[in-house]
Amino acid sequence: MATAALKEILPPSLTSVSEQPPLFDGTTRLYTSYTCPFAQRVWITRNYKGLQEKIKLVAIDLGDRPAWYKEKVYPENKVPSLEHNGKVIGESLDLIKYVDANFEGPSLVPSDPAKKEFGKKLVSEVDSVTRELYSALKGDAIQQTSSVFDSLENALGKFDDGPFFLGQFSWVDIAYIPFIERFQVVLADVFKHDITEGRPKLRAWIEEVNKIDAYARTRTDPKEIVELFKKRFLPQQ
Ligand SMILES: N[C@@H](CCC(=O)N[C@@H](CS)C(=O)NCC(=O)O)C(=O)O
Repeated sequence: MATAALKEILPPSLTSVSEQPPLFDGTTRLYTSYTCPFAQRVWITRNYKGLQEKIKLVAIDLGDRPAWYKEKVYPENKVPSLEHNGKVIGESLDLIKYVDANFEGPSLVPSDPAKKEFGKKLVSEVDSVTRELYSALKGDAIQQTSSVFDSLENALGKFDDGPFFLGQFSWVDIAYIPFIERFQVVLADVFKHDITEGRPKLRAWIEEVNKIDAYARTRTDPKEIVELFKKRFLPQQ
């Protein structure tokens, strides 16, 4: 069996009583949390490029964070962050690009200029898209998320040479999927609403992304997603 097909054993999350792994010893480390959608972006990137051996996962328990993480590793005290070449850098969208540009493996940014440009536009919009989704949870969630999903349906129609935003799987899919995954689960479970109903391209996109092992391995258990959302974003439910 090829190495890539073997299921990776994930290291346990480090807590306030865990010792700090050595810093700047030449190992590349992705500080992450298994349920964080931002960190998931970089985790998918690492897996897709086949960097499981090159980039070590260091999971942090965000509810019981080790003090050394803020003090010695990443003063912003958030995940993800990447320790590489004697420095630690953060911000998930920057990290997708950084890992893509600085490591081997299939490229995540297409060379076609039209795709490149559309990709940049979509990624520049992802933060406001996700903000809109989260704020919709405070009102009529189905109605207020619908224009977001309609615009994704529309964007998915731009290139017809594949089911992904730029035709082939790219950094754009990675930027969006952790959040769309969560809202699909929550809207289905809590609001009994299927976000792919009447949106065939969105449905096909989600199905195809789920066939990608590099992504599938990073998914959070839907039950955990629902619990997390109920606690944090839907206290009224
Ligand atoms: N803009 C950052 C956001 C990262 C972020 O907010 N991560 C959350 C976990 S999902 C975190 O570390 N929160 C801890 C905190 O804010 O103290 C990125 O894209 O990487």
